Amino acid sequence: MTSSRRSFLSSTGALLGAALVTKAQAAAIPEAPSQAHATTQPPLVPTAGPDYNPVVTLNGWSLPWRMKSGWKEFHLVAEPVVREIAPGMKANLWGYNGQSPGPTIEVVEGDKVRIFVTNKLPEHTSIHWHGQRLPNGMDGVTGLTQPGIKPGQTYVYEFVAQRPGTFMYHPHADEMMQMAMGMMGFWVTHPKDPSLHRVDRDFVFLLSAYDIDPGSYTPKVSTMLEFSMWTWNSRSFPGIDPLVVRKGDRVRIRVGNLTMTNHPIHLHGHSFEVTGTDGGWIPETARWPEVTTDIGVGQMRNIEFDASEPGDWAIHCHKSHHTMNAMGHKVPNMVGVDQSEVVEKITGLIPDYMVMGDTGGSMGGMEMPLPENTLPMMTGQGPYGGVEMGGMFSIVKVREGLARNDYKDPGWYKAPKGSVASQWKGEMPATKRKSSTASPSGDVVNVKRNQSHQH
Ligand SMILES: [Cu+2]
Repeated sequence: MTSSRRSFLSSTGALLGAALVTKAQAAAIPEAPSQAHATTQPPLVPTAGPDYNPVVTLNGWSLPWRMKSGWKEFHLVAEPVVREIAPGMKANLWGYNGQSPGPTIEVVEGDKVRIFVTNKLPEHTSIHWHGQRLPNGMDGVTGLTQPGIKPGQTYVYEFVAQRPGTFMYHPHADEMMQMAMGMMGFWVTHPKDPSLHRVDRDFVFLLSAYDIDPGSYTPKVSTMLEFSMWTWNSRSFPGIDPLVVRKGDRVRIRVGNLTMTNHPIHLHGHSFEVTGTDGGWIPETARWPEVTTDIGVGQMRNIEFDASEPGDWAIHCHKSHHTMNAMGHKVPNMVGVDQSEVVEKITGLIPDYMVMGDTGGSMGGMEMPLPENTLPMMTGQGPYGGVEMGGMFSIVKVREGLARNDYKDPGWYKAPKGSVASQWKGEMPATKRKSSTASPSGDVVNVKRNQSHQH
């Protein structure tokens, strides 16, 4: 049965679209492994076929495959999943093989790839292989290049992984709904020659955003801009694992953006170069140094750097609202406003009332009772106190002498004595001011009217 189908495919392969798998053929489908844990799994070292340096999927994993008559076979199952966004918050999402995002698919340039896709969702779906060169009928656009995969059906996609590089997969069916629910996954095609584009550590993650009201579990899928959870691989800080690297390593981080807005990704302590996009590798002569690179909607970027500086280096989206978790946007800025009288009056009515902005406290310092199943806006404890971050934030932990495959969290960086910013306890020069009520330009500001003030 399978062989007759294959010979049919090989003769008309370019013309034939994604095909519905019949019941008889289904017996030949590889198992679909599932992964429920949100912790970063060790890289999936290839045990057969050409050698390559496997990637590390942040808070995720790579999908095992089997070889069958020269084809690398994968089995993806589209299904509802429960994803822990960070400790204290779970979300009802849709994903693949137990998680959102789905597992990373790793193949080698020139591989003949066959992917079975089983739909266990309550509506039809399809998978588009973003960035790939493939026969038009394998492109996964429901209605345009194939019928939707109905609930309960399994389709098969077949194509040759022609170009090495950085790609992703996602539905092209009821897209707003299915991507807002977390359906996406990473795809890496390794170069045939493993010495090309070689790095020591290669991390991958997808940017996604969810609008989940505090106390609820399911994203609102019609939201366009006001998302409450900004995530890397459907995790928010402090739920995002650190990127552990050895000092001296050449490091690549590949990022794809499936949110509705751009994300300027910023790395501390090092400069990097953008070495590739989902369109291909950038020639060395066309690269320039950066510490932030903007990743537009639907774009992917590879950044590379030499991890020369030991330490705990922040890596984050530079939009400050994206390094926060569930937040209200109608908070007035009370910096500089004397709220003492107001507070006294309000505390009489609401004993737990607290002031923001003018009491020396910050948003990150707030310890308010939270509704069930949500995350504080800014959180995370570091060795020196609250980190006051959330959302799209993690830490590149550069350490000396790690083993080649050691990705375990090494704990906080122990800075050499005398190398940490500290409070100045010596003498301070006297501050010279014209008058306490005058700005440097001489304009009078913030004046309390009194009898001596004449107009
Ligand atoms: Cu952002």
